[in-house]
Amino acid sequence: MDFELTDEQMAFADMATAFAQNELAPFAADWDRQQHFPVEILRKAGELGFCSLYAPENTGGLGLSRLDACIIFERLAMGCTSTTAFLTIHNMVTWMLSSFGTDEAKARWAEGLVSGRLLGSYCLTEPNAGSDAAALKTSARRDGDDYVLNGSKIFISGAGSTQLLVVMARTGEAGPKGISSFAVDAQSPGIGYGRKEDKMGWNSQPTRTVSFEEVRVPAHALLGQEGEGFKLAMKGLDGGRINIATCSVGTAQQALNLAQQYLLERQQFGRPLAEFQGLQFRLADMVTELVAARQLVRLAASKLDGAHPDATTYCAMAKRFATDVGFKVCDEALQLFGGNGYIKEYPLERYVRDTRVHRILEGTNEIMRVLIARRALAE
Ligand code: FAD
Ligand code: 2MC
Repeated sequence: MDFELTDEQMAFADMATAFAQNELAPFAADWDRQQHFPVEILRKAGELGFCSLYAPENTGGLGLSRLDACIIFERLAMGCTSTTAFLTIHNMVTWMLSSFGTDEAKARWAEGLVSGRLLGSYCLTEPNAGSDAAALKTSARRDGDDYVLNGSKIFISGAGSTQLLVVMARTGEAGPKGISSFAVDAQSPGIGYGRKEDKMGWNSQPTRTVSFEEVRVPAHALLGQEGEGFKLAMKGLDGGRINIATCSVGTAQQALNLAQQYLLERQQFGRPLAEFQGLQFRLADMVTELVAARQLVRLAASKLDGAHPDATTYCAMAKRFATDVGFKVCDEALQLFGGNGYIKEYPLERYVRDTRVHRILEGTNEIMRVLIARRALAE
């Protein structure tokens, strides 16, 4: 087993680092403060292939492995956590459309999503169906050549500024087997958007409720088969979870880099902070745990690439572990900065705010434990 990156992976990583340093990092604090969604930068990301990293090549995607995508997202997250996190959701939507869409749906959406000209949102969560996603109530009633959608979604990333909504809705019985997925034009008559949520972090992307009132979508908007929608949604999230985990790893690495530098430069009691062994030990634990988190994410990604039967469990383990470690490392780095860590002139407090939500969304870390324990007890 080779744990080193290949030359090609190093080249992708370098390209992502250059993008993060030139196009993301200089603006991230302003986007956060002004709650600005940088669609123009996402388009530039699309020009480099970052909007379709693992979407198949036959729809214009780069067709990279999940492992390659992780390496790239990690470097991008070092520049802006929140914008990269949105990019990962967009990649998940692009992959779902490209993998399970009808020819008509692909013709309508694929090129735009791949290039970043059009953006996508993933709509699963409802006011009364969060962790228990299979309890969702939004309905899709067949009517001639159309489906008619009614219901509402909550906490939808990008909503109001995206053009495509991948919507999970009920076409049949209660539970997971009655759910189907649809590629819905975000401007369809009958779709309404709530106010932009005022959030703790993830401020460079909007989050809104989306309501559907007698929204007509053509039958060819169906992804896969009727009743397959929950499985497709979960397949999307297997990849989504390692992507979010990787955003935590990248942000934590950036926090760690800054903390290392700070310890060497900042003097107290007549010597650099780096000379206090208590702080050295803290730094040693941060480095060790971050390496472990990164390796688990990459292991999960390679399980997904290899269609390993336990890939879902590994993705859940990686998401649980790396988002907890990533948050902890950012918080420890903030502590090492002392009062400066709490001041917005430095990025540490933003890193803490942005990585906090990774322990909640794309399945809470409690739900990740539910998945892991189910598998562990089934053995
Ligand atoms: P609940 O399900 O009500 O959970 C409340 C608490 O109970 C949690 O701590 C949870 O872990 C715990 N809990 C629940 N059930 C169990 C159990 N069986 N065992 C142990 N503990 C349990 N959703 C989308 O579909 N698309 C998006 O783009 C999207 N973006 C988001 C962006 C942001 C900023 C946020 C905050 C959320 C987003 N979400 C999105 C929704 C997110 O996925 C949900 O918030 C998350 O899945 C949890 O659902 P909930 O909020 O309803 O919490
Ligand atoms: N791949 C393929 N199929 C899957 C699958 C996966 N990863 N996960 C489940 N399935 C299948 C499963 O095999 C079963 O089919 P069958 O009966 O034919 O075997 C079916 O789907 C139902 O699965 P479960 O029996 O596991 O369903 P259950 O209702 O028990 O719940 C649970 C599963 C709790 C894990 C799921 O509801 C869940 O993941 N909840 C968290 C919700 C979540 O992650 N939301 C994130 C929203 S998106 C977001 O936050 C963003 C920021 C974008």
